[in-house]
Amino acid sequence: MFTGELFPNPWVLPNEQLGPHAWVLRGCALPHVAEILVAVAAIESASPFRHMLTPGGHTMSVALTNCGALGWTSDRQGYRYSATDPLTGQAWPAMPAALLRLAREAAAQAGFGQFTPDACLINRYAPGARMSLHQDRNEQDFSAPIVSVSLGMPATFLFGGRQRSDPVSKVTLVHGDVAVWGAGDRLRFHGVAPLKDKPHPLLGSQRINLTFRKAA
Ligand code: MD3
Ligand code: FE
Repeated sequence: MFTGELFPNPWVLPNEQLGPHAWVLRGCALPHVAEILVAVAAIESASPFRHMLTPGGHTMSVALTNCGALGWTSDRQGYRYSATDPLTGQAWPAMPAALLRLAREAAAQAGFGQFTPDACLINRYAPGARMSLHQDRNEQDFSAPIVSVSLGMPATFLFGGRQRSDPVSKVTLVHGDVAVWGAGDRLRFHGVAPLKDKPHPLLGSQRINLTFRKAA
């Protein structure tokens, strides 16, 4: 987005290619931060952030909620997508048009046209929260990409290969960055290192990550 612009923004890092079909679009969400935060406030007022239980009986350090037709959930029974929020018994809040537009735009920029996510998982990290190395495999169709928007405190994103034992590289994701993973990079192991407390001017001591998926 910023490469080759007439007035490149020197405060934004250059876009980065993490794999043949994996991109970090630096600052791609910056023009949309205000409307994203308004959307998240509305979503969490209907479906609050909560810490879910893993199938192994551990409480996740990351708090989460969802919007869209389907939401990702976890409990002792396993990980799955559900049309209802188990906390409220109601449907998840609809995906706001502004979020859908941003996700489609970012996917197109990374070479994935016609991306129609039906699920947006919203993760909230406090200092110390982390996400251990995993693959996203609860979706029906691995041919659709995943788009993720980072807001607030920076995170060290861990990016491995198709096998858990493959080497892992690190990339810092900052406020406004959008990452897109698809095709052969879709099933790569990834995670987030324990978050350091470097308060963000707008969001304070938290990081919010929105991950758009085509789940059904
Ligand atoms: C790479 N969330 O919720 S998003 C997740 O920052 C998750 O909250 C992280 O991983 C977060 O499942 C990272 C970036 C991401 C999402 C999906 C991927 C990276 C991916 C799928 C394949 C490869
Ligand atoms: Fe993931």
